[in-house]
Amino acid sequence: MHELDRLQASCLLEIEDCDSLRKIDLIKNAIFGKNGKLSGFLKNIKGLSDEKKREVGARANAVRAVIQERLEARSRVLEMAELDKKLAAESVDVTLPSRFSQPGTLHPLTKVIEEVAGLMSTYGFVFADGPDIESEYYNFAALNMPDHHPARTMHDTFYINTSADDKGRKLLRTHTSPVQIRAMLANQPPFRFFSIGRVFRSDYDATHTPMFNQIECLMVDDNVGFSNLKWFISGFLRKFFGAPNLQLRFRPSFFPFTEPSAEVDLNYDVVNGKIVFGSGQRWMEIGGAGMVHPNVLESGNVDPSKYRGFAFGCGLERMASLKYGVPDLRGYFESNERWRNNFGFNHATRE
Ligand code: FA5
Repeated sequence: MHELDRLQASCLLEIEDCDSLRKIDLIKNAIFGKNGKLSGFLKNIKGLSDEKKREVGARANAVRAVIQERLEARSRVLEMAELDKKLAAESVDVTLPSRFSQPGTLHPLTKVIEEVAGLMSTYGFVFADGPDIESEYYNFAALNMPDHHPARTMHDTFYINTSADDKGRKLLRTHTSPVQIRAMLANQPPFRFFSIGRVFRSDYDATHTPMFNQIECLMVDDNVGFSNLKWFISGFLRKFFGAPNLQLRFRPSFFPFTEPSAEVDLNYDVVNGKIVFGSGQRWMEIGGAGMVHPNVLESGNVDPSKYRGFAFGCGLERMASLKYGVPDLRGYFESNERWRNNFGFNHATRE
């Protein structure tokens, strides 16, 4: 019995002195393990009488319970201490300075849209708008492309799965030209309108994206001719690119809504990785243009015997690419910060 008392006292002391959870496990094993102190003691009572055995056994169980209870209490204290230590080590120092973050900037296309809109107003053009979801009538029929007109297949159109109304099926507009009709119907000539907006076509490669932006302009007056169109486009593009010697090529072309029609290409070269205008052998198609077809004027309630007009439509991503040297249009829509910085669209270039 004395031996049990001593064993209990020495174990409790050991537990009290223990300073880590790992050591608690070792102590547990040293007391209760197969060759532990209590197990060793119990092995030695085999020679005692049955009565003594019962007495010592009962006492040994009481000692086991006391030690176990102390071990658990000490474990809880040590667990709390370890948690406190961990929390202290991981605490956040709110007084530390924050990490450097680069200020945001306007998307290059937003900049181009602002520049183009500013230029248009200096030429006396007023902004007009139309919906991204158009009907077949405004996108095609009113622009001199009746049902089954072969020119409709030139635009790979995304149709919307809704029922048609008196203006036909719904679609994602394939160009900004439907705004011409909407603007003419809402106003009395003479007028000068421009529009800027998203258009959609089932196209995808380095120079074609399924969604892109166009600028459209329309001028209607009683004495407007192709020479006005040429003068305007040349002046507008030279100012936009900041290149007074920019050369343009008006290639005869076909659009159902203009007659005569032209595609407008501009001349550029790449010298030491930089784009220069007005020399070299490279040409980029930038837009379409022409004199507004009399049927289109009629769709807009404008009398073609009194008025004539010119119209011009241009891809803004192509303009931005030439101005900022971006070879692949898809980058504009991938929200990649490294791409943006690579082309110099970072805070340093922000005006
Ligand atoms: C048209 O969309 C006519 N509505 C333009 C027009 C307006 C002609 C008024 C006459 C009068 P076109 O399909 O060629 O035309 O497209 C015009 C320009 O949009 C192209 O020159 C090109 O710069 C740009 N473009 C066309 N498809 C894509 C595309 N998938 N991705 C990026 N830019 C494109």
